[in-house]
Amino acid sequence: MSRFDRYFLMKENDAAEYVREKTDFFPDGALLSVREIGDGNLNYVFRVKDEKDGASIIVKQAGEALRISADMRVSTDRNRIESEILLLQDKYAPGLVPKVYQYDTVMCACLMEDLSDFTLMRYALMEHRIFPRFACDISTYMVNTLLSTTDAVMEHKAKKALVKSFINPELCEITEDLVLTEPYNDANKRNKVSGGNEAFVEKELYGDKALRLEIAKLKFDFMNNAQALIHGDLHTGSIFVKPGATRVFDPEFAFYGPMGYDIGNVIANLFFAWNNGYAAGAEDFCTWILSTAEEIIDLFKEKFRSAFERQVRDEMAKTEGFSEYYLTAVIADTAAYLGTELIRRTVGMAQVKDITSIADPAKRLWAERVDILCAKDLIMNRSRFNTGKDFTGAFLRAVNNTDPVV
Ligand code: SR1
Ligand code: MG
Repeated sequence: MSRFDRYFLMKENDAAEYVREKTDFFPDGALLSVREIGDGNLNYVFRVKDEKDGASIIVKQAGEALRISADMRVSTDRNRIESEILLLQDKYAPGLVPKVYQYDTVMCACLMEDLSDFTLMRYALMEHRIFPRFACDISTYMVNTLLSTTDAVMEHKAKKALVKSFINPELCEITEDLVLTEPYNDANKRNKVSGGNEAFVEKELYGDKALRLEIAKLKFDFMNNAQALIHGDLHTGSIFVKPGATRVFDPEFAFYGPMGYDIGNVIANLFFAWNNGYAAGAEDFCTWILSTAEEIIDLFKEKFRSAFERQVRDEMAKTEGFSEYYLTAVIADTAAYLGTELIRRTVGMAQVKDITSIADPAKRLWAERVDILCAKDLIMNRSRFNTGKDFTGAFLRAVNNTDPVV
C-alpha cells in the first residue's frame, strides 16, 4: 500500500517522494530539490533535481480545479490524454516533443523529460529573440502529427479507435465556450475588454450578425470535423525553444478536430508577438515574425503535398485533385481559426502576456483593434487565403487601416 494509490494534489515534497517511489531515475540517497514551476492555466508542474549531478525530471499533475479559476473543474483524464498523445507524436515527429517516461492514471500525473535548457517561446518572443529554425520545425511537427492521423493515411478502424481514445469533452467545452462563443456575446460575463475598447468591441464583435453566423459555422466544424488528432492549444506557451531546437508540449486539449485549428493558433500567436515587438519598436524582430508566419504557411503546404503523396492509403483520397481540394479547405480553416484565436485572446477570459504587458494604454488598445479587424477579415473571407503572403497581407492591411488611438 502506497500513499500514491489514491489521488491527491501533490505539494513539492510529495513530488520528490513520488519520483523516488515510482522510478529508479535517481540513485538511492540522492539529495533532491523540488520546485513547482507551472506557468499555465490548468496544471501543476514540479521540477525534481538531483543536487549532486544536476539530473532532473518533470512531474506534471492535473488538479481537479483549474489554476486560472478555482470555480472551474475539468476532468483529470487530461493528463492521460496528454501523455498518450506525446508518446504517439514522438513516433510521428521525433525530436519535436518532450519524452514521456511514464504516466499514472491514479495520481493523474506523468513523468517527462526536463527541458530546462529551453525557454518558453512566448517569453523568448517577448524579449524579441529570433529563432530561424522555428518555421521549419513547426511545419514539420504539424504535417507529421496531423496528416499521419487522418483517414487519408490511417487504416479507418484504427483511426476511429484513436478518435474514441482521445475523446476529450470537458477540455473541448472550454474551447467551445472561451474561443467559439463568449467573445461574441459575453454569455458568461467573464470577458475582459480593455477600458477604451468597449464601444469598438460592442460594434465589431457583439453587434456583428454576419460575423456571428460565421463563428457558429466554425464552432460546429470544430465539434464535428474529426479530421486529425490535433494538439488543440498550440500557442507559444505550448512550445519550448532554444537556438536550433523546438519542442511542442502540453497537448491536453488534444482531440480529433480540424487541423486548421492548430495551424491558425500558431500564426495568431506570432501576430501577438508582433504586437508586442511593434509597441517596443523592435523592427527586425517584427520583420522576422511576419516572414516566419509566411514561411510556416508555405512550408506546411509544400510538406503536406509531398507527405500526402508518399503516405496516402485511402483509394478515393488518391483521386487526382483530391489532395488539393483537401489542402485548400485546411488553409481556409487555418485563416478562420487564426481569426478566432486573435479575437478570443483579445477580449476573452484567457489573454496573452504579449498583449497585456504592453504598458502604454494607447498602444495596447491599438494592438487589440488591429487584431480584431485582421481576425474579421480572415474569418469572413477565409476561402480567399492561400499563400503565406495572403495571411501577412491581411495583418498589414489591418495595421495600415487602424487609426492610432489617442
Ligand atoms: C480555462 S483554461 C483557459 C485557456 O488556457 C488554456 O491554455 C487554453 O488556451 C484555454 O482556453
Ligand atoms: Mg496549456
